[in-house]
Amino acid sequence: MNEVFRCGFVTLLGRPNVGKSTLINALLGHKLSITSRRPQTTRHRILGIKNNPDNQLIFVDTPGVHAVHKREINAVLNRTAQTSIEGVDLIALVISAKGWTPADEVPLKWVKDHACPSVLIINKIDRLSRKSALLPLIEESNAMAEFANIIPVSATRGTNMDILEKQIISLMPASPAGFPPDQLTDRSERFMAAEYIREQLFNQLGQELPYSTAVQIDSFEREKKILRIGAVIMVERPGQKGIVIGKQGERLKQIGSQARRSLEAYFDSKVYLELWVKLKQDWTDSAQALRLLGYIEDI
Ligand SMILES: Nc1nc2c(ncn2[C@@H]2O[C@H](COP(=O)(O)OP(=O)(O)OP(=O)(O)O)[C@@H](O)[C@H]2O)c(=O)[nH]1
Ligand SMILES: [Mg+2]
Repeated sequence: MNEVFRCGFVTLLGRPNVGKSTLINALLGHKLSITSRRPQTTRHRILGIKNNPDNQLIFVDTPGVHAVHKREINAVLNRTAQTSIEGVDLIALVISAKGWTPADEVPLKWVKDHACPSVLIINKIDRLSRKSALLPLIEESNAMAEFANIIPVSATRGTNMDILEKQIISLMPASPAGFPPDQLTDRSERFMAAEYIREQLFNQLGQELPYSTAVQIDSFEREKKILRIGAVIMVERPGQKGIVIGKQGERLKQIGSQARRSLEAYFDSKVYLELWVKLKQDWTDSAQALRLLGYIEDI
């Protein structure tokens, strides 16, 4: 054991879909944040806390940063990401191994405008057919900003994750733990339950529909060995209700049974889940509705 205990906040920042949430789960060694193949899955700042014998790493997951603001929710997600780099000890900018894209420019600018130390994580290296493509990308990245280090990884395969963790630890300040050692996140059980239901909406609904949905937990009760959860899936246009429910309720049933599985794994308990679908007209474009649904937070 080292004599000094280290503890710090590490924000993962980047354009949508580069694998920030997958990386945090891989660093934590268990699933916390929801992930999907679609961009803009994460909508909140979520802390994932990793307790090691001589350090505590507090990872901050953020919504993917994007340049186009079609609806109010897009602006809100960007603001959440931007405030998540304030006052942290390290910013980990995440890009894809396929290379820099114009969409990486906004998060890169935020990193450059901040005095905070940063590292660059080049994720999804398993997607590269020629590993030799990495060297020129690292060289190009070196000229982009003053990164303390550039680490190529694969979050899904677990490649170089140990190197990444060591590098992060070395950049953490000497400090006592910020959270009790048994705390894994700053988020409530109700919040996490809503997230795991939302994950299924992203996985099981096609086209633009996931972006029109939100989840609210109505009831959350422990009853002996069963966790009873009642939740409402919010849609923003009348026609969407029927699509989420599906023919004879089949789609909603599928969403419910997959979500229940994730919830049972997260809560390590048998779960009874009841879902309803409700219309909340144009909620993605209303600051008031976004506040009510918990997307605008004063942090
Ligand atoms: N091949 C490959 N896929 C990956 C890797 N890491 C993440 N992915 C996939 O990339 C997709 C997006 O991952 P997320 O973790 O949801 O991405 P994100 O950056 O959090 O996205 P937003 O929350 O939308 O900003 C998912 O389908 C992941 O399985 C990786 O190392 N290799
Ligand atoms: Mg995410």
